[in-house]
Amino acid sequence: MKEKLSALKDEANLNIQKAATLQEIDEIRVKYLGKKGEFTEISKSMRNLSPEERPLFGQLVNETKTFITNLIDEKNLVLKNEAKKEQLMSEVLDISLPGRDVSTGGLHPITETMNFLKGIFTDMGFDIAEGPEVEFTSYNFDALNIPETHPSRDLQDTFYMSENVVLRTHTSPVQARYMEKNQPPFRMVCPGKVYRNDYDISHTPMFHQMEGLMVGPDVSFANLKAMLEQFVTKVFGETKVRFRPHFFPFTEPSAEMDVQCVICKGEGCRLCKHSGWLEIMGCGMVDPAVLEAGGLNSDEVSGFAFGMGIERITMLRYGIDDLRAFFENDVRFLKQFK
Ligand code: 2NL
Repeated sequence: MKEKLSALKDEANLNIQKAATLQEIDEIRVKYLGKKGEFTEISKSMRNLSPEERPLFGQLVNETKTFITNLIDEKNLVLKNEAKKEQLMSEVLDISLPGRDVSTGGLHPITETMNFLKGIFTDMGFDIAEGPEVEFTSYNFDALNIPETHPSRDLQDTFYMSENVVLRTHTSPVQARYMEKNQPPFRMVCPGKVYRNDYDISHTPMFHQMEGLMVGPDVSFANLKAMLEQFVTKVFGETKVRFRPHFFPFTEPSAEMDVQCVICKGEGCRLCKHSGWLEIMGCGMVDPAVLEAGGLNSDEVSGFAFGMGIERITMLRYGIDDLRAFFENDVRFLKQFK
């Protein structure tokens, strides 16, 4: 019995030494210490010993069992530590690696220009107003003194939703609505999207406008000139301007305002078609019929109005020579305006 126990101890010791994985050491634990293991067998066979022999042998069995248990526990710890170390090594992070770039968006150049122009006008005391893009013909045409027979009412130029509803062809209806709701004196601008049935290299069916209106007891053409010259200076810097007579149904007299060419400074180049001047906006004194349509008394108040295309101003500010760039949404183009 003693020899058998000694052999078992040596065998277990050897097996524990050889064990290379946690699973192997667990199998060894079951083999020797488990319910149906070697030590259970030995304990059972102790029944065959004499009562005198039993305590001494029992003590020896216990010592051996403790010895093997300790060996297994030790080896278990060693293997566990090794496994942990391996895991840590495999999951190691290189914190010196540079992070991934997070790309941020930016405002579209049209939006950016719109914000810039709005800021100039609010600094000059103007209110900002908005209105619907789907509009009644009464606000889009009638209130603006545009007769039933005017060519701009043509199906060919205007998107009709029904006989009396259109996609607004200018932001003027916002001003017509504003006159109904506000008492002079006031000054306001209305930026926004407008729609015309036109599509070629220099026209898109949707584009952006900003119109302005100032009404009061003695608003004059001199006021118009002063305001617009100040505005243009803030947009393009110190520059010469000129007013050319023009016609709009909603203003009388009407004019177009030019600035000296931003490229050639008046020398003449391709951009200004060798005239030295760039057309920047239309303007004029509000026609009395338009004031009356807005519910104002044209004997008591007068006003000036103006309108400009945002795309054109943006192109001049940034030197963009192709309108289509605004609508293609090519990120290489848009990224330049961040
Ligand atoms: C242009 C010309 C203009 C107006 C717009 C206007 C509005 C009211 C009354 C009178 Cl409610 N006028 N707007 C006046 C003159 C010119 O725009 O070339 N726009 C791109």
